[in-house]
Amino acid sequence: MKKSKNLVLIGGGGHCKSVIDVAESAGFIILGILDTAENVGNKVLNYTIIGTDDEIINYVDKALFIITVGQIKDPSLRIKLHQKISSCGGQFATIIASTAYVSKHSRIGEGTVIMHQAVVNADAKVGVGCIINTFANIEHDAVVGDFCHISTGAMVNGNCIVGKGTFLGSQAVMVNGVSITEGCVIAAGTMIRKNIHIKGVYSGNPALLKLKFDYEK
Ligand code: JB2
Repeated sequence: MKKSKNLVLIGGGGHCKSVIDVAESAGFIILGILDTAENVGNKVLNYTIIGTDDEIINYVDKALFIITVGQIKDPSLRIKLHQKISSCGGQFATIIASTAYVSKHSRIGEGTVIMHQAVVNADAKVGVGCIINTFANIEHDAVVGDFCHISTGAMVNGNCIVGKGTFLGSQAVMVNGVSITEGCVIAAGTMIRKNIHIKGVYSGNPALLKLKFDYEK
């Protein structure tokens, strides 16, 4: 079996189910899922939780990895798992759903999943370890930093910049050319009309700062 099409999934919850569907559509072969000890032996759809993260090392030569723990607000667990896999010598898949449109003129980082019906348009750049969720739209020349989650139906319009580790909620809209600094949490349905420079939680139309994060958060 070719390692490049074999996958091990990290995290067996709700997001994992969606990624299974996407990975199957893209022709990957899923060898199994790693989760926490109490879940070993359980099934997620048709796939078994075959071990814990201690097993990562045993699959480095057999498969690529994809982190299927989701990201609501905080990317720290996904970043920690990414570092763990890298330190074991593991490599990451980049997965594009069969129904997504990804321009040949765009760039997608390793460990990123482009979910069903998402669009990544010409000259857009999506970083490492991102979730571009179902129906999200990354328009031309937009830049999405590493470990962002662009949720279902969110709109990142042309020339927008989304800073590293930011969560953009479902159906949030960034108007053309605005930027969001790293580590922000943008609530579902927020309308971002101006650049966001302060790290925190935003919601509303227009987007307003609801909670400022400490610098180190
Ligand atoms: O350190 C870990 C770890 N911590 C939790 N390593 C591994 N390998 N797995 C870990 N997990 C597992 O992630 C939990 O035991 C659980 O099985 C899974 C998280 O599942 P849950 O359904 O709680 O959340 P999710 O992250 O899959 O999905 C959330 O985010 C998505 C983006 C949900 O809110 C979804 O609705 C959302 N679409």
